[in-house]
Amino acid sequence: MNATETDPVMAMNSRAATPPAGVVDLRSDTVTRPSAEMRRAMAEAEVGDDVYGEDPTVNQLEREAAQIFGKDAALFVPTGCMGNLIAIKLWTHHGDEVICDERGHVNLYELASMSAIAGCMPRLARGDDGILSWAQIEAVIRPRIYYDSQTALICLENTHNMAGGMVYPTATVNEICDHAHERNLRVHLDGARIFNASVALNDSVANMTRKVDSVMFCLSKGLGAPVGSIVVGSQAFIDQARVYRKLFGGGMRQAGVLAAAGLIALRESPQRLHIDHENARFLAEGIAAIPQLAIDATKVQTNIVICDCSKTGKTAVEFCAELYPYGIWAQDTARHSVRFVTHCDVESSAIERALPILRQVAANTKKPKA
Ligand code: TLP
Repeated sequence: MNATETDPVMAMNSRAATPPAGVVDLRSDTVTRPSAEMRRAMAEAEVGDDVYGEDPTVNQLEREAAQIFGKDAALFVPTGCMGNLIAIKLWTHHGDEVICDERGHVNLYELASMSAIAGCMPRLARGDDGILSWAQIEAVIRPRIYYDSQTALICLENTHNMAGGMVYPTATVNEICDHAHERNLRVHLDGARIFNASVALNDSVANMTRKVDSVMFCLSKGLGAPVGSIVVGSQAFIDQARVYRKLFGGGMRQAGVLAAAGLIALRESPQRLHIDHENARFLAEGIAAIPQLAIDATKVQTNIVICDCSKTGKTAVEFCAELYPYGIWAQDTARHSVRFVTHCDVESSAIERALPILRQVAANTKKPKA
């Protein structure tokens, strides 16, 4: 492809460099911009070479993250995808299988890195609303036969993005871990939004992740930092994770400028996430009252709202494209699924503004061709 051609994949998500004033950007909680306090901290951050382990701000962030999760150690990584890949690579061998929900982020949105780089096959189970039970997992574990590929890892996702921010009951996570460990399997948690789950359950992330072998969580989603995720686990796990981070090109040098924002995100953002959840619920209830859109608003527990737009006669891509000129930005996540994610840059007044527009665009149904 030459530079003058438009690559549809690249064009898909990038619409405008900076959203114009008044835009309600609900495509994702990844779109948040660092607060003034974060920018100040970034400018003033003490830094060093983190590949030498000498960046004091990164070291502080990792210490605090490990402490909050009640685990030995933590590692700052550039992205959630890299954090998940590091864990998958570390807990498996080439040719192994990784059990995950079929709509899990590791299966759908990580460019098949578990296969392309870690050499594993995803072995899919279908959880109810994305939440896997031990019975559903057990049913797809491979027998220990030399001519079968072997199950090595179970990957859970809390909250579950594509199931609309669903939360794992901690008892379910614990039960899965107990059985998995009896079978000599590891459990990795994609906890990109674990702090949203923690608010929904009114429980600590330490208690919720007590039995899992590793956790990845994102600073750059609901917590509002501009860049970065963290993996946490045992000291041995993190020592090895540091090797894989470097191998995958994620050894950052004066990363303290990023960690400084991450520290603010980690210390201060969890206590405001309930606002995003209230806004999501408000949006979901508003959507439930629009005849052409379908959603069970009672299932919205965190900051993700996914509705079905089939009755409008439009695909989700068409529906989002029609919303766009009104300054209401949403994301198609399946042929007829439209996702809205609330975050710190969206106030309830913005949801109030969005709802009548959603109603209007939904009511303008597309007639089937004669
Ligand atoms: N999710 C993004 C998109 O990739 C879909 C979003 O807009 O929600 N785990 C989960 C559960 C995620 O939702 C994401 C990002 C990641 C991992 C990856 O994080 P990054 O984008 O930092 O690599």
